[in-house]
Amino acid sequence: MKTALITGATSGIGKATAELFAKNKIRLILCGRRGKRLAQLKEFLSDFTEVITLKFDVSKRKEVAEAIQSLPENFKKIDILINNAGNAHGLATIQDGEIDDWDAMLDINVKGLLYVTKAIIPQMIAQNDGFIVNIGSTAGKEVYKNGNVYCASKFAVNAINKSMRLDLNDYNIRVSAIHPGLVETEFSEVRFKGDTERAKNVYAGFKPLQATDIADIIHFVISRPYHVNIEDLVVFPTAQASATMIHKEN
Ligand code: NDP
Ligand code: 8X3
Repeated sequence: MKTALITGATSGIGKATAELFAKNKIRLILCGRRGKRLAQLKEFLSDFTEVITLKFDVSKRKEVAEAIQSLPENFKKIDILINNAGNAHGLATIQDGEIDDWDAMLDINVKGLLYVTKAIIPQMIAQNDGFIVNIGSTAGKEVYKNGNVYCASKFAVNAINKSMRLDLNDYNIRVSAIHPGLVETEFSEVRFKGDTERAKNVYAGFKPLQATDIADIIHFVISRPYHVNIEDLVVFPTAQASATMIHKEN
């Protein structure tokens, strides 16, 4: 039975992936900062598979290292790492953007992904096997106005994903990135700092992707035969043709 560690499992894409993996009998290490949600998820998913939770902030280097070190012996062998935790803070021009928001996005989306990966890679190298799925974004392929630092963080994920594949090529470790367009999750609520009306409006007038759509794709990617590695996968809702071109019904 495989074991997967999923960051950002308390909501959206990570939560949907945890639910799908559990139903496919993958053992789970679920991560996030919101302990209550982790506990609820563990209770629900334990009917399907073995689950443990780790509460830590991916952007805090020491917390990440201590959390991974604290894994019980029977959960130390991680087969699949889903680097999903991330978010956007604000949507503003470079001249108006908040430096605290920039720090948060770079610390979480880029450095957080690196800290978690760094903590898990030694064991994957030792077992000469592993799978790392990095959740990027179409914002990491194409910039849009006001997206500046969020886009930069996802361009970095795209570059790190490609570099990881080169560096880990000798160790039978598969590395894949999935880059979604607009997915209806808590993402926009976080970006707009709790302004639910503004967040809802992002997904109004068209059918956005759902977290379960991305979970299905992640599961497809990790369940290919060993010799198959889907390197880079971009997925838009049908109504979205580019970062900013969205066909909306009035
Ligand atoms: P959600 O806001 O629904 O989920 C984000 C998850 O990340 C939560 O579980 C949250 O958990 C976790 N997280 C955020 N910050 C931290 C942190 N500092 N430390 C640990 N965990 C953290 O958004 P999505 O599901 O949409 O986002 C998941 C990923 O998908 C992100 O990387 C996002 O950039 C990417 N993405 C999203 C798209 C979208 O349109 N929604 C499109 C393309 C990519 P907690 O708060 O409990 O820590
Ligand atoms: C999230 C998608 O278009 O809001 O990565 O940047 S977008």
